[in-house]
Amino acid sequence: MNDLDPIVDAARQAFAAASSPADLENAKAQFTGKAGRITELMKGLAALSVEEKKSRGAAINVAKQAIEAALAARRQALAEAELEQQLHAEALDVTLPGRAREPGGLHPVTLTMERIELIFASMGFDVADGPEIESDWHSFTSLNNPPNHPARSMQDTFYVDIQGEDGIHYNLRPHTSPMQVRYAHQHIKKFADAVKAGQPLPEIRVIAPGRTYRVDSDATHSPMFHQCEGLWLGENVSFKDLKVVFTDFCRTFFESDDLALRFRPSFFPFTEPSAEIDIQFQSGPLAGKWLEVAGSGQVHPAVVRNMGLDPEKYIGFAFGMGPDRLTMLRYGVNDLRLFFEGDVRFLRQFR
Ligand code: 2U9
Repeated sequence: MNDLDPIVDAARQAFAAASSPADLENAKAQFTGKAGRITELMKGLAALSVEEKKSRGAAINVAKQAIEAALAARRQALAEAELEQQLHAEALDVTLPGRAREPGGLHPVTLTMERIELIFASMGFDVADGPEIESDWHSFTSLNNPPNHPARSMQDTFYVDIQGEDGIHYNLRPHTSPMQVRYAHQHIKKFADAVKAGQPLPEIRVIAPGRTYRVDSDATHSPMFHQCEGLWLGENVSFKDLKVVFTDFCRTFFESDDLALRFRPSFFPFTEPSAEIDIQFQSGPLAGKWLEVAGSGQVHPAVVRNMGLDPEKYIGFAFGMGPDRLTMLRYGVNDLRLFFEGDVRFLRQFR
């Protein structure tokens, strides 16, 4: 035992007590730092004789080395503890089951739209596309909807807060009919050329599926909804053709030949005469009830003229239906709002 051993012991205890690298460095400063106890002893050597310096200096060095060894050991122990803690905190449980990515699917209304397009395409109908923000003329005037017609009122139609050239008012289309008017205008040259060449008149046979907008919201109405309208104009297209086409469509769409159709007189400004179309299933959960699925009629001559065609030459029919409602009927859904809430628990059932 010499006077240096207690210092080494004190250093060991101080290092053991340090619980963090910062604490350890502070403890080290008390022994081997600038004003540390070992450093002070070294400074004291100056006052000794050469002989004494040698032996005392060697003893202090032994103590210093012991302290440094203790410091290094404690540094390593603290580093290992820290690593251990980090590994523990970041531990992965490799036995947990993985998170599977489920395949996506088409929205039920999209499935219905595709189905409608496929069925009408098989009957020779083209598919029209057009803007959802429409002019007043395309949405109303061209379709024989006079300026004071209630469908134009703020309660029914969303107006867009922009005014175009020539003071045109814009609206979110309340039906897809403007697309058929646009379709006729896009193909007008074909009709004029046929007349000039004395060829048989080309027909218009087109459906117009898409999003439509009206100020309406409850279990069976959504402010954004879907429509699919159809139009067949030619030299000799009659109500009889409407009945054949729509009956065929319903039987294919609902996959049932056991389906009755009823054409009930009605009124629309763009058709004359007009009829609501009801269907009746003979079996299944909806059997016996008459269900309204579409409106229809012979296209009004004024509308034919607004399409750029001669109503003395062109005659035919139009119909309009709601794919949202058709989807509800097909899958037995009783609240339309479910389609537009984006809840995957509902939507994944149609995948
Ligand atoms: C042009 C000329 C006439 C389309 C038609 C209906 C009757 C009809 C409703 C059905 C359910 C809208 O979604 S719904 O509420 N539609 O009753 N639609 S005839 O008539 C046209 C279309 C375009 C050029």
